[in-house]
Amino acid sequence: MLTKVWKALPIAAVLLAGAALPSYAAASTLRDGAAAAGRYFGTAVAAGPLSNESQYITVLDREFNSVTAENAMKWDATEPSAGSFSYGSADALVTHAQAHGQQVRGHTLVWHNQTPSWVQNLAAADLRTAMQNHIANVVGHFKGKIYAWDVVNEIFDDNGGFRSSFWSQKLGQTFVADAFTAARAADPAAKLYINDYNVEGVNSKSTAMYNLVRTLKSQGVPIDGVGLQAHLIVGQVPSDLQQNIQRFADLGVDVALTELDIRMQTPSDSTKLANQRTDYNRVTTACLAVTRCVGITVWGFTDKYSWVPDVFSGQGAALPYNENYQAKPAYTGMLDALNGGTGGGGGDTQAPTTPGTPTASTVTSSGATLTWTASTDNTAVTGYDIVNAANTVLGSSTGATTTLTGLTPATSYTLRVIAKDAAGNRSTASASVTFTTTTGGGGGSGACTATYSVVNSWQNGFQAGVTVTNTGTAAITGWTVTWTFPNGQTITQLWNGTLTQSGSAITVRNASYNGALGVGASTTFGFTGTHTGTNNAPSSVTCS
Ligand code: 9MR
Repeated sequence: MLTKVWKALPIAAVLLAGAALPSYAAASTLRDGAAAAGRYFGTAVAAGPLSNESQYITVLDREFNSVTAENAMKWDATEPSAGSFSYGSADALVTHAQAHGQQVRGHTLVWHNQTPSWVQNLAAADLRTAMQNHIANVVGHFKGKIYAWDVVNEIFDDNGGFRSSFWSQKLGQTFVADAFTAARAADPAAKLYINDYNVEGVNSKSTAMYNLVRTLKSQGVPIDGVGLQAHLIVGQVPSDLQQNIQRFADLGVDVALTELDIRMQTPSDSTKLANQRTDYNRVTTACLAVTRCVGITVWGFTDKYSWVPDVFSGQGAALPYNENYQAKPAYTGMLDALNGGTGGGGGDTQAPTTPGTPTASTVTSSGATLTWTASTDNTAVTGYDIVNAANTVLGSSTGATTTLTGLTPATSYTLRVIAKDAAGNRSTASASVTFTTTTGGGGGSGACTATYSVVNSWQNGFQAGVTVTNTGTAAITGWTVTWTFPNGQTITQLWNGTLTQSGSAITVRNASYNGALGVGASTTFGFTGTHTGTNNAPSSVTCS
């Protein structure tokens, strides 16, 4: 059937042929959608459920045409003691893959983790020999059955330095070229990859990787591909992901997203899941936009089996299926991208620019005002979310400022701002601002607010009042109100409080008789003052 023929052709080939894009039914699985675009869609596979869980196997075989052993091909599994090789789980996966039209990514040959202590304890010369022997045996065992090997894994630190590990400490950086050379010799048909995390955007770590790949290629080291693991956080997909993929591709190597997951603080809710859908859509779209981005592998597909909650406390829900094997919005986001769109996004896939770094003002025991430089967008910025490190939304606004409420007293907050547009595109998060809420009045644990109002104003003089309200959940025993006069006003007399005045900076503490405020209770102090013609109220009045 004609549509089948079209589906087998990479989009790029169709475009090169100058033909109009054919219309055919949208793919209904990730593997079909990827194949129609000349890519693969893969998943990491855990040995346990592969051996005995029918729901797991059903989704695996329906949705994916590439698999990676989550653990079964690592050194501790394949050569637990010197020269003694075991391939039970790995062979089971390869056999399964071959029976279900799935190619296999081999993961991984040389890594600092999951490598037995007998290896780590070897002296330099023996270590190099053991590495070459391991590669010859493992790659040789699977020769002809592996599409690509992650030859070296995670050899950089996050600052862009070479990772200090038993490999580098004993062998310097030379083990990298030696590993690729040994892998090529053992299976000339397998694509050979370098693989790492936190290299998805353009940053010092990805630039170090870029420079090494360029050097290795110039030295004739047999390297074919770069794996960007892509362990990401909802709301924090790098805006330059596509640009970064492209620069690696421009070195003349394939690029793959090898371990994609996008985590959130649990429990999930509909907003987080919608944002996760947008993020999965964007990642998929970025790969499809670069011809040499050959495929995407998710690091597991069901939240039932994910490394994330074990490593990041309180986080999870990172994968496209939930624990009950129901597809999440994230799944739809990827399928929509493979089918050429954002799925309800109205065709707009461009995210707003990153907001400016927020500044915090008017920090109280329960709130703070954040202000930042606005983002721009090809359509329009419709709002902003204020998120913490776990990506929980603490507040939202339509403009470039917002006052957060409901914060916890005496607590440090590190917050970022994300801009949104009508299509659901989200910017990358701004740089962060950190502030600490005050402890609450008079050493109490409550929160309070202060409202300033001018009662009367005349030539060069005025009277004003400030109402202090306990907005916390506990009684307070004292309060302190501060502000800065904007027009050089001076207080001449104050009642129902104790005044400290330093230039335009005003501090008023409670009098002996009005410091105690029950929950929701208020008190007022007043004062008269002078001004020189302008008498604006202070822009922020804080209470603590
Ligand atoms: O998902 C893997 C988990 O089951 C293992 O316990 C863990 C041990 O190191 O490795 C996990 O997979 C990692 C992968 O091999 C390399 N990149 C990071 C992955 C998540 O930690």
